[in-house]
Parts: sequence; C-alpha cells; structure tokens
Amino acid sequence: MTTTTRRPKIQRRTTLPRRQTWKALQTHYKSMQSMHLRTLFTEDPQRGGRMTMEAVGVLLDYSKNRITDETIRLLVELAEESGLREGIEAMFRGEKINVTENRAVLHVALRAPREASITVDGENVVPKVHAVLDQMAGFAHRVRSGEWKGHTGKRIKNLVNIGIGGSDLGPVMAYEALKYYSERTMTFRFVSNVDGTDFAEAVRDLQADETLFIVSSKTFTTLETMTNANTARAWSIAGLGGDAASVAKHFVAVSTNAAEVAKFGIDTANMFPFWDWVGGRYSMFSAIGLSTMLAIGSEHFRAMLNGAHQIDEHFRTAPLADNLPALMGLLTVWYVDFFDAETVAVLPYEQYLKRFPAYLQQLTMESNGKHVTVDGREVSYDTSPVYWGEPGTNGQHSFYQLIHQGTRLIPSDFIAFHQSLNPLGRHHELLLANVFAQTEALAFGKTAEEVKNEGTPNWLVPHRTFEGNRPSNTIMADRLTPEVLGKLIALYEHSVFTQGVIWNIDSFDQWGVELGKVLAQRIIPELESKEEPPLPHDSSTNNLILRQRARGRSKT
Ligand code: G6Q
Repeated sequence: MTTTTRRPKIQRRTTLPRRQTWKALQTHYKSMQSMHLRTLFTEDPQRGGRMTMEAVGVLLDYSKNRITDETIRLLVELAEESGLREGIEAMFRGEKINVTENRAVLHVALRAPREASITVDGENVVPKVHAVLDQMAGFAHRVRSGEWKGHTGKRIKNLVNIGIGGSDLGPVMAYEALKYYSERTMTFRFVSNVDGTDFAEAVRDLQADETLFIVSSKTFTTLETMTNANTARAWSIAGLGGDAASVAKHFVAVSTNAAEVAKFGIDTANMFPFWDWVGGRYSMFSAIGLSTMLAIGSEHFRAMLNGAHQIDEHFRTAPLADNLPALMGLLTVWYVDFFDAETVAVLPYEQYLKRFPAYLQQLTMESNGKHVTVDGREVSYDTSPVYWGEPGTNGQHSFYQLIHQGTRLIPSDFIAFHQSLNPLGRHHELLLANVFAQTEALAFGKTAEEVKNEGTPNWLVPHRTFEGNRPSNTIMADRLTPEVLGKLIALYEHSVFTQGVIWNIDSFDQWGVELGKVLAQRIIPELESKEEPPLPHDSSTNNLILRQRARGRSKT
C-alpha cells in the first residue's frame, strides 16, 4: 500500500451538518416523516410516471420513495453544494481523489473507447488499457479455441481463478450473471478462501493436464491468494508428473506487481497488467476480468465495458436531477441520515444475479464504511448503510417478513428484467408479478379497516395489518445482457461515489481491510512454532491459541 508522508492539499468543505441545504433538509424531513406514500400517490395520480426515469436503456422508478419534488430539489441542491459536479470532473480528469493513498481513481478509463484520452500524471492511459484488452482477447481466443495447449498437449477445459476480495467478487459475480453467454464446454471455478476446503472442493473433480489457473492479485502478496496459488502449483505439478516447467502452460497472472509474479515462477509474458489507479473493488473491468472474458469471449466482454461506459457518460453529463446514479446515491443519503435507515436491501429478481448483492456489499461498504472525512475529521452523521440481499422470489419466503412488518425501515432496490433468458411457460410472468406485488404491498400496506372488512377477527387485526410506507426503487432493463450488466455495475459504482462526495469521505481507500491483512501475521508463527511461544495477547486470545496448539493439526 503506498502512502505519502506529506499531507496532500485537501479542500476543506463546510461540515455537512452546517450547510444551508442540510438544515433545509432537516426541516423538510419533519414534514415528510409521517407523510404516507398512500397520500402522495392519491394527491398526484401521475406520480408513478413522473418519478420514473430512463437512461441508456435502464429504467428507475423511484416514485415509491418517501419524497416529494421538494425533496429532490433539496437533495440536488445538496449535491451541488457538496461539489458533486466538480468531484465527477476531478475523477474523470484523473486527479488523485483517493487522497489517503495519493492515487487517481480511474475505473472509468477501463471502459473508455479506444479513441478517448484520459491522463494520469501527464500520460494518456487509454492506449495502455486497450493494449491489455487486446492481449486478454488474444489469450482468451487461444484458450477457448483449443490453440493454447497444456503441458501434455491437451486442450484446457477447466479454468480456476484464484483471488480474493476485489480480485474475486467481481469475477464470480460476472461469471454467474453471464453464465447464459458462457462457453459451456469449459468449467469455471473460483477459489478465494484460505480455508483449504475452498481449493480442495474446487479441484476435486478436475484433471491437472486440462486445468489452467489464473492467479489474480493486484499486489501479488495477499496471504490467501498466495497460499492458494502455492497449493495450486503443487497440485498442478504433482498431477503433471512433477515437471516444474509445466507451470508455464498452466499458470497465468493478473497483477500490478511484475516482480512478485516473476518470483512466483510465472513468466511475465503470461502476466496481464493493470495499474494502481484501479481500486480492487473497481477492478472487474480490468485484466482482473480475464476469467470473465475466458467464459464469455472478448466480444461480450467489450459489450459489458460499453454498457458501463454509457452509464459513465450519463453520470458525467446528465443534469443531477435526471441523473440515475446521482439520484440513487442521494436517496440513500436521505434515508440513512434523515430516516436513520441502517441497511439497504438489494433484491434482484433474476437468478443469474444471485451473487450481485455479495458483490455490492464490498463495493458499497468497503467504499463508504468510513468515520472520518477526507481531511481527517470525525463525521457527526452516518455514512454507508449495510447492503444485503438475496434473489427474489426466494427472499419473499424468509426475510421479507421483517421488511414488511418489522420495526426497521429498509429501503429496497428491486431489480428485474422485462424478458427472461430462459422463457419457460409462465415462469417469467409469475416472477414479475411478484416484483410488482411486493413493491406495491411495501408502499401501500393494508389498513386495519381493510383487514377487518375481510372478516378477520378483531384480535388478529393488528397482526394482519401492514402499515406500508416502506420505500423501494424498481430498476428494470429489457434483458440481462453483458452490456446491461456493465450498466448495472456502473450505476451502483457512481451511486456509491455520489454518497461519498456528500459525506466528504475517501471512498477509495480501505484501511480496515489493510488491517486484516497484517493482524493474522502475528499469530501464524504462534500456531505453527514447535516450541511453546510466549503469548502476549489478552487471556481470551492466548487461551484460544493454546487450545488450538493442543488440539489442531497445525502443530508439526
Ligand atoms: C478492494 C480491497 C480488497 C482487495 C483484496 C485482494 O478494494 O482492497 O478486497 O481486492 O484484498 O487484494 P489483491 O488483489 O492485492 O490480492
């Protein structure tokens, strides 16, 4: 992790709660606090249409939010006052907006068209991006066509991506999301956890002579990834008759760290680079997406980039009031800081998006889970909510109970597609009927009177009453294509950016995650050493270590 000792120049902004618009929003909130969505919809029969926006083929119906035109006006004003416009421009200009790591934040350059120009430290990075994309495309073609042979001359049939966090969650999510478009004659596996079970289960039915490993790590020093990579190398060499030269045909690397890649024994000719201005959780459109490209082919991969680029341009150019990601980010701020919402549910009604909530957890919470502003002052307001979710309709049969009738307010994003990739009988109509029914029920509920009129005995009425007024967004596109997936990801990335600008935090560092990377290092030798080690921890940690030494198998 690079840091500079000199504090960078940071523009000090008026503390958020002292801003005029923030105060105006507080006053406005008082009038909205008990305003019911039933009233808002009754008073304005056109609301559903009026509060629906479409941009580059993505529809956002935000009418079922606890807002009025005045709320939007104030939130947009807050965004202007907080410098969202300037923030967007600074990001696209390649300024080092990740101040604590002194880095530019340019995932948008990863999906810029060939002819674009985006400069970092005076260098146009777009040609480099396209050179790597071309390198990836050439490699993907050779593997998919069977031209790339394994050490024994066999065709590669299995692909295992080894990586963790940002070097895993995007690739897994994209593979699952785009499985429909994937090369079905190949098997794709993803190993992330240092728990040996992850590796063991991933390769148990694979043959080493048909298996290619992609070691994906920005730093190429991450404990989990390097442990799994070493285990994979041993497994692969053992399965290939003990010939270490086989590594050249069965291992490639994706990294920013050529020296460590070479040290591991992977020829840097088989390395796909990216750059320090690509954050881990923003890296799935870089070479970290190599497994995605191998699965879906380079044309589909480029379509995904193109989709993300369309949202980038929309975010950069659309007026804030008509700007999908900006609006989504501002609505999150509205619920978190005024309604005290602690979580946001993301509910994709698309089985292929089953890993999308897990991917979003990292994107949102690692980005905006911060308690100090960019200039190091403690915030006096809440920042990132907890994001969570599961695909519908499954969730309806479990945790939706709490969203409907619990004591917490959980703003929810419903994601759905007009067309199914697997149109079977009535399945898709039933699926979509559930999306629309859920958002309707959450917003409007069922009054005690309605429940009574159904003949419900009095004592049961409170249990069967739904107060409603539970906010939701409905996000729709025609069908889940690589291009649409690119759009969805960019939509949330920029929503996260918008939130970060309002909260005046660095959305692009992750010191809490860095801490996790060093903490275990101290305990590893205490578990592994033959001699009884001196244990300097608290009594609980010392006891746990002693018990593990006595009962675990790690003692050698
Ligand atoms: C992402 C985080 C983190 C990172 C992993 C893997 O923004 O920094 O999730 O991606 O820790 O790091 P490497 O790619 O360096 O192995």
